[in-house]
Amino acid sequence: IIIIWMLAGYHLIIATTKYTEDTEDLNERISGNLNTELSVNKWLKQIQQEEIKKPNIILNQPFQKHIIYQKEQYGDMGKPVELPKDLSPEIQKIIDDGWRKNSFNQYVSDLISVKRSLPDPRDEWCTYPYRYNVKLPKTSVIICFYNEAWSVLLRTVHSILNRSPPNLIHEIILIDDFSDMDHLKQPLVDYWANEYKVRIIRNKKREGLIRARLIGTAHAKGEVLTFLDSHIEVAPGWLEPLLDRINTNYTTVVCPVIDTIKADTFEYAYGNEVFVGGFDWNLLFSWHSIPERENKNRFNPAEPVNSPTMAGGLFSISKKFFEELGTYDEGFEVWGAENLELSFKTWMCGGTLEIIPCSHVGHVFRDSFPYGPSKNDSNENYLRRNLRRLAEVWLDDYKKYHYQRRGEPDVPMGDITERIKLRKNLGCKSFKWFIDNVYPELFIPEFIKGYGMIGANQMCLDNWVESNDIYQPITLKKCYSTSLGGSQFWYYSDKNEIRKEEYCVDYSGDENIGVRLYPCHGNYGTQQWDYQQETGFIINPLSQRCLKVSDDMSNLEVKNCDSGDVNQRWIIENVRIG
Ligand code: LR7
Ligand code: MN
Repeated sequence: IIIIWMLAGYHLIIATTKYTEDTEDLNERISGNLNTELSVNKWLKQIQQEEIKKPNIILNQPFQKHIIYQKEQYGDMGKPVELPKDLSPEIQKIIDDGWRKNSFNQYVSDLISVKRSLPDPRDEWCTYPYRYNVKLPKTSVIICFYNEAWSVLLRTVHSILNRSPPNLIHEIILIDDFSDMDHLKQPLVDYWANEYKVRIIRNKKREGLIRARLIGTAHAKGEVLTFLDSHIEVAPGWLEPLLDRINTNYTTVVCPVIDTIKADTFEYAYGNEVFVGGFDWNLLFSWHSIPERENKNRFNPAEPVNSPTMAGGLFSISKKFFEELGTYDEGFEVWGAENLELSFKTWMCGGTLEIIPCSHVGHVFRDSFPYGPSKNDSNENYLRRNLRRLAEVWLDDYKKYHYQRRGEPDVPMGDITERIKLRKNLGCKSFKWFIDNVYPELFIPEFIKGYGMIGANQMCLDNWVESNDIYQPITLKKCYSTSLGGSQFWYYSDKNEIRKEEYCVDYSGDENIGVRLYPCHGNYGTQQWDYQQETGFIINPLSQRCLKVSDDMSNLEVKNCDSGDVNQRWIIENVRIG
């Protein structure tokens, strides 16, 4: 007996088909006249001969079908799905297409139940009786999506419905940001037709995620707004600790811990350390360990922790407070800057931003954007424009550090008078207040001696500082032809450090460790580099030797100073040594 869920008609059809060992044939008969892209393939047959007894067929895609065997539920308890290496060319093509369309492994996601289980990530502290108020406000969940994969979007919504107390979910609003994929049209409406809490709103043109969220907000009736991306899974117990904080104080904005759903295997991976949000002068979000000043006020690691900024996609806020703060800048296009805008505003205009370690939500992290911008504008340009609006309205005099880092403000940013007025009317505090009180760890390039590219013999230091790693190798790449490139941007500090954010170029003298990035300690020694403009030497006084690009041009070394060696003749793009 094969049970087929007909998505389009949402009735259950029980078909009685005599099962044969030939799954290829079986698949064909089930697919009928539907255009089946997927067929049950060889590897599945091989590794699951045993399980092929009573396949339970679930249509995970309106136009595709998958056979999910009762015995093995792919990805249950958040486990990874590893595909075998020797796949047939047909299957490989489907997998490649899935990657191309989504920047994640859609094929793997389609194999996993849209209602899969996850382990419970919570500390015992979180489930202590009466931890949360018995009466909590209801939330509207707002999810905007643009061309999201079917199984990924469904799993997002199912995880919310299955893992939230029903009385706390007022509604789930899905805002379709003018997608063109067919499965997001009528099939999506049909799929949720019996779930009255799920509402679908269609944008008539591409608005970008920021205005799409505002459209969702306008429709929302819940006391609290919870924003989520369209490729997430909420973990057990995620909602109550968020709502509880807002219930205690409506000006508290709260974010769950963001776990990683891996783009290749869809493994749900918990991190065991909680990080807080920061940013650099690119005005891009970054993660940081919880600072000591913060930790000493907390008794248990599961207690809420203040965070200077939020990543942007996953958070709850009281609708009243969001509106008081003037929601988001409607002039932001497509993607980016709204996360820092809301973070700065929250702190500067009377609220608090917290990360709630008891609340976990997984997010599919992608390496690249699967979508382009809304207009015929480069991806980089709309972000620069958004960041300029952010800097001009909220950064006061500190905006000069942003421009120093990103280059002169040459992108038009539109009219910002309304946003400036808003800040004034709200009587918000200064950006200096924010840095001094909320983010004192931020490096302020006030007394630096130089900035920009640092290179010798056309090879430049080139790194993005990755979070969560104390030791980081330093990469060398050909210097960008244009100035002020992101990953090749360094500061030459007043302490003669070569630094990027809180990391400094460091040489302990140990040849095995070599030259690397290490958190700045501010005590000279291993992180002191005296630049001599005439010779181009960068001398480490501790070892009395010179920084050098290795002869094979592959990495950095510290060697005896040699004025005949072009690989020791450094140029710092903008430098003033007095
Ligand atoms: O034009 C668009 N229209 C949309 O509706 C572009 C995107 N979207 C949707 C999209 O389908 C998705 O559901 O908007 C949502 C967010 O877009 P993503 O997933 O491409 O963004 P991201 O996860 O790469 O980026 C993070 O930063 C963004 C800055 O604008 C948003 O704030 C995202 O919500 C945010 N995501 C997170 O914070 C999740 C955790 C990532 C980290 C760290
Ligand atoms: Mn996302």
